[in-house]
Amino acid sequence: MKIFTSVNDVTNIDEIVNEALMLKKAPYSFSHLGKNKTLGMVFMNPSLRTRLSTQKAGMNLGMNTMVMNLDKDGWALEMNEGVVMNGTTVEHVKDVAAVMSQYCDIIAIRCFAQMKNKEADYSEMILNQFIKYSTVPIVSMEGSTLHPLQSLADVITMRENWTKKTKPKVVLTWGPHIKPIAQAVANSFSEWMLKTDVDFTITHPEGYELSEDFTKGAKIVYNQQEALIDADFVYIKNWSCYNDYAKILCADSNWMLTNKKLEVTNNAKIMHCLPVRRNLEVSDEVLDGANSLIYQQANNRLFSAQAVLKKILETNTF
Ligand code: AN0
Ligand code: CP
Repeated sequence: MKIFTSVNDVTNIDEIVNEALMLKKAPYSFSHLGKNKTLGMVFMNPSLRTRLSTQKAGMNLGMNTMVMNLDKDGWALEMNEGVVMNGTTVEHVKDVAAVMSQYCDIIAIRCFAQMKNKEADYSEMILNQFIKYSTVPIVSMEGSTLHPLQSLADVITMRENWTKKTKPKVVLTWGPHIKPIAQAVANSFSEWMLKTDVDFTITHPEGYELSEDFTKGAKIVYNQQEALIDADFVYIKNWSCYNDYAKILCADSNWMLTNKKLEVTNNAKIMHCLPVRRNLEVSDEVLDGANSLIYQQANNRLFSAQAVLKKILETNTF
């Protein structure tokens, strides 16, 4: 594995989930693997879980880790090729990627969508520039369009909570928010669900359709209550519009997930990637209830990252 930016970089989902569960049982059993190797973590945006879990994953594998908050502590970045840099940007991303490759054996990057221009965001410019100009493996810690380390943790969590032979019904439901939030978590969750043995439904208000590149094959239901019937897992997430890009078309608090709405489910387990706007996207009673998996998901971020880093360490020559 040379890059990890989407589900398509994983050859066998079951295998990597098993690997993560094995690491969860024995987190330090491969602490020799990363000895004298350095993980460089680049942040263009805030993070709690991704930063701490990925750093800890590297440390559990014996790696040294370095964190660069490039948005705050780096030089102003130029992204475009061939431009005369006589404006506000000071350093080209190609130089950053090439220079960091001198110090790091693996580079992980968080670079959110800017939520201004759909084409620009969906081109994954920063991630792709790093892939092009670095000489070391690249891991996405959430790009503009996908959040694969989160989705892998979600799949691990679902595996731990589903022992039946039958397919679980999984519902991804949109929840209200006051800011234009990226589609990355929803796109990514959808992409992973469609490659996993589940019955997958997405529910959202009309106008919030995600890109078909990530949802083709999912059942779309505009009535949330209908979508929730017999659900085994309910994943709540807000996203802003993809088609009418970054717009907020619905602020209807009736979309907030509550225990009352969940009565029609099959005693569904509740998931959210966090951070969550409590009592806006979903009520406290749901998040703090017995069926909530939110902290288990956060815990599994560690083993998701560790399984990915382990695979990269094992399959590349350094
Ligand atoms: C981010 C997002 O949805 O992309 C990060 C989630 C892991 N969330 C917010 O901006 C609230
Ligand atoms: N779920 C997640 O990625 O959280 P952070 O943004 O805090 O890293």
